[in-house]
Amino acid sequence: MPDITSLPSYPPARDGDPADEAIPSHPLGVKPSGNALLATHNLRDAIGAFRSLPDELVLLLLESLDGPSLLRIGRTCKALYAFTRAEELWKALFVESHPADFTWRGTWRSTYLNLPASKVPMVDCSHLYSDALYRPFNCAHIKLDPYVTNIPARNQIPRLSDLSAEEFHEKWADRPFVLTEPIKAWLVYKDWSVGTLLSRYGQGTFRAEAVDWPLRTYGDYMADNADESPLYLFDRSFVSTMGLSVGQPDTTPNAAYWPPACFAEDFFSVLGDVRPDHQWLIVGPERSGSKFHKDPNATSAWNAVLRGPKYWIMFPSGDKNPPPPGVFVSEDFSEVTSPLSIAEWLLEFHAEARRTPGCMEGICGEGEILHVPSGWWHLVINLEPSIAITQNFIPRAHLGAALDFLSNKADQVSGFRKNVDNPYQSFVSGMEATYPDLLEQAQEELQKKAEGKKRKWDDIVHGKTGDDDQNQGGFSFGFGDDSDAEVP
Ligand SMILES: O=C(O)CCC(=O)C(=O)O
Ligand SMILES: [Fe+2]
Repeated sequence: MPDITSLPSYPPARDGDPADEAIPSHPLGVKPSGNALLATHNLRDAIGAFRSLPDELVLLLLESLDGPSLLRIGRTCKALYAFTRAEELWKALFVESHPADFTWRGTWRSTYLNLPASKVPMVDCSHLYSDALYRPFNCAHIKLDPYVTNIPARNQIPRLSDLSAEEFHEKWADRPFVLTEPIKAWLVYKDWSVGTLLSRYGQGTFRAEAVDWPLRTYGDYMADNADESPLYLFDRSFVSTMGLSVGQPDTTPNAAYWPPACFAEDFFSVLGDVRPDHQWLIVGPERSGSKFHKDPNATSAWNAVLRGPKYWIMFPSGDKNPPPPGVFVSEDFSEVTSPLSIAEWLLEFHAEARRTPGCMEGICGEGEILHVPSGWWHLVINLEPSIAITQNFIPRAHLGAALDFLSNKADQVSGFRKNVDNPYQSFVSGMEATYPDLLEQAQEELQKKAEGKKRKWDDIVHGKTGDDDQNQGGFSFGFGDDSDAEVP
C-alpha cells in the first residue's frame, strides 16, 4: 500500500458532498488511491507481475504497446482494462497513425478504433483505486470559477476603453492591459460565431497542436470531448485558408480585422515576407488554453477575443523576478518546464501565484483585446468555447529587447522560415534600410547595457559597490532584464 503522506490531496469521491457536485463519477467507477485504505478489496491486486510497480510506470509500459496489444492486455482483468482505457495512450496512437479520413467519436480511443459510443462497454471498475487514472478525469471536471473570480484588486489587469499610439509608447508598452472598445467593430464586419466559421470554412484544414484537421472535425471535437488538456487549434495560415482581407476598413474592402492604432507599429514588418510567424487563429473548447510561456523572439502580442471569455494570469519577466510558481526554467532560459496541465497547475499553484508580487490577472471578454508585453509570462484558460486572433509585434519600446534576443539567444529564436540563415542579420538589414536612426539608437543602448553589465561585474570582482550606472534618463529602448549579453 502506498505511503499515505505521499498521496496527492485529490478529494475522495464521496456521495452527497456539495464540493463534489460538479465532478461526476469516473465513467468506469475508478476512485482516488486514498480510498483503498478503507476498501475491502482492490482490483489492482489482480494485475500479477505489474502489482509492485507504481501506476505511472504501468502506464509508461503500456505506452510502448500498439493498439491490438493494448486491446489484448485490457481483456486480461478489470484493472488492466481500466489502465488501457487511459486516453493519453490512444491519443498518442491516433496522432502517430495520421489517418486520412476519420470520424471524431468523443474519445481518442473510440476515434482510433472507430467505435460508435454504443459499442463501448461500461465495465464496472469501482474497486480500482488509482490516482494516476482518476487524476486526469478529476482535472477535466474541476470548477474553474474559484480560480478566476475574486481577483485581488492589486492583481487586476487594467481595463481601458482605448489608447492612442503615443499613450501606448509612453506609458503602457511594459504593462498588460485590456482594451474594451477598439475591436468591437471587427464583430460588425464579420460574423465570428463557431457555427458560421464551421459552415463557411468547415472543409478548410487547420492546425491543432500536432494534427491538421478539417475545421468541421475540430468542431465535432470541441462539442464532444472530455480531455484534461483539450486539443487547441492554433493556426498560422488562417488568413489565406479563410481568404481574409486584413487592413483598415476604409481602405480595405471586406476587411475582417485590423490592429488597433496603439499596436500598429511593428518593426518585424521590415522583414516583409520573411518575418517569423506572427498571426494565429486560436480556437478551443472550455478549459482549453495555453500553459505558462513567454512569447517568441522577445515580441509583444495582442490577443483579440471574438468568442468566449479568456482568463489570463501573468508575471513580469526579468532576472530579479523568479518564474511563476510551478514553472521551472533552465539556466540559459532556453527550456521551460511546466510539467503540469493547466488544471493541475490551478489545483497546485494558483493560490501561491495569486499571492506572489507582480502577479496580474484578468478576464478578457468577447470584443476585447489584451496586451502581452515583451517578456511577460502568461497562462490562459478559455472559460467558454473560444475564438481569438493573436498577433506578435515589436513596438519601439522593445526594439532593443528583440535585437538583444536575436543576437544573444540565437539558439532560441523561433518561427523563421528555414531559408533565413541569420535572423539577426536579416532584421538588422531591414531596419538599416527603413529605420536607420532607431536601429542606431537601439544598438547604442544595447552596447551601453553590455558595458554596464561588464562594469557591474568588474565592480563585484574588485569589491566596489558603486551606484547603478544604467539610469541614463530620457527615452530608453527596453531591453528587459533578461539580456544575457556576454560578460567577457
Ligand atoms: O489565447 C491563448 O490561449 C493565448 C495565446 C498565447 O499566449 C499566444 O499566442 O502566445
Ligand atoms: Fe503567448
